[in-house]
Amino acid sequence: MSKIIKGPNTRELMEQMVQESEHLSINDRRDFLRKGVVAAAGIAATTFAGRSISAEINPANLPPNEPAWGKQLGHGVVEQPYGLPSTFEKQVVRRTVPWLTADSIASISMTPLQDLKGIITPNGLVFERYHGGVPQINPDEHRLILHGLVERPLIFTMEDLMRFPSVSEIKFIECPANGGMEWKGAQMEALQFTHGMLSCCEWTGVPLRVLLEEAGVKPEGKWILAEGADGAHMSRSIPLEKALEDTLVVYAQNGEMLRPEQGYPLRLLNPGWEGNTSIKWLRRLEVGDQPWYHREETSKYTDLMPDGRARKFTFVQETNSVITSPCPEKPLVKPGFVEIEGLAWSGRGKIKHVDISFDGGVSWVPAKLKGLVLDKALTRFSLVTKWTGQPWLLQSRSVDETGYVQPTLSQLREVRGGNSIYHKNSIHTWKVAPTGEVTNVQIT
Ligand SMILES: Nc1nc2c(c(=O)[nH]1)N[C@H]1C(S)=C(S)[C@@H](COP(=O)(O)O)O[C@H]1N2
Ligand SMILES: [Mo]
Repeated sequence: MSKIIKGPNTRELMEQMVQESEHLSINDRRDFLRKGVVAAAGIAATTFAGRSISAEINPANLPPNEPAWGKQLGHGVVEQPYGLPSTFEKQVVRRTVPWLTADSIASISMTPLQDLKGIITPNGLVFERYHGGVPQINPDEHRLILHGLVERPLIFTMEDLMRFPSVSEIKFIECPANGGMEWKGAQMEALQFTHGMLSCCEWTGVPLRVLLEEAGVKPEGKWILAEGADGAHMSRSIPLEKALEDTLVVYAQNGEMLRPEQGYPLRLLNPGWEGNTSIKWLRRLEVGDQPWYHREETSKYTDLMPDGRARKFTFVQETNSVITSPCPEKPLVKPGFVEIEGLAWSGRGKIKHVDISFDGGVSWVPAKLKGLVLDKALTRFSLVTKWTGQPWLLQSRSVDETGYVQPTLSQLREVRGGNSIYHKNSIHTWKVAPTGEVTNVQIT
């Protein structure tokens, strides 16, 4: 049986992360670290406690009584002109890890995957990643400039863009730092923090190819620089082949205009690629003959390999998967039938197959793919089984349509060494105790 390791180096990793956060004085760092430890320790106890069901139950509302809400009339229409979830669902929110970044303007929050159903992420729960906060952009004043190695440089208004025939596509967005806190050991006792830099929406907009055809790319044109209108003016270089293949310029998300957090009024969407290439608040596209190394955020997004060399671009988010139920936030409550559920995704196409292991990867059972199985979208898998209180080492392993099999942690470490921050797509393990409690462990 494989050896289970529970990150003894949590503190070491946190210290390292705090040291990496620039612009902090030594005292600030110590303070951060202290808060970090408290925050991490308090996660299971406070943040995820959810509502305490038994404390709130009033027997007068249970059968055979008529509950209070049936004895009166409720509120009328447009009490809430833009609807909100039930107040009983207030624990279903985005969360951040306070010690991860120095401030909230250049930071990240995570999607509560543990609470979601199906494959679509509701707009209010899509994880947020900002390098300079959220700009408030008046769409009537927003312009998209398309220039560089083109025959006809163009400036589009939002109205211009929305006159093009639109397409709507369901695609995931994942930050390549998803799971990054787990490279050096199992650290985060929550699915939201191990995998929550991930969302999947139906995006509506125009294929970038169509705009490039309008402008007429010159034969020397090989790369595109996409730039945001936020204070960070975040930019990334994107190869022309991707732009011509499936890049979208989108203005809507799950049926409504983009949320400010997601780039209102316009963002780029590079399906299956590192989230950072999907530039939000998109204001400029420049066609060039090579990447813009000098102004790139790429220095941040390189992958340092064991031989000391760094991968400049690692665009694709390879196949990954995780069990979402049970998970630390959703323990098993009683013996009997349980539906093991999870999400699988691949930046290279559709999910072909998912297996589940109950014994830490010694043996595998095929799961069923549930609902829609779409290209570069989250795919839900399920397996109904019986739990009689036996301990489990639960894992899921996805295979995409290219035949790529999600690697084990040791397989991934063999290739990537110990320097990595990004692209951790290895098989994840939840340890289920006889009490039903679920903890995050790693297996060597
Ligand atoms: N203009 C701009 N675009 C941006 C960013 C940013 O800070 N500014 N963050 C990027 C990163 S790192 C990621 S992972 C995705 C996250 O998209 P989301 O915030 O809609 O989840 O947006 C990308 N686009
Ligand atoms: Mo990101």
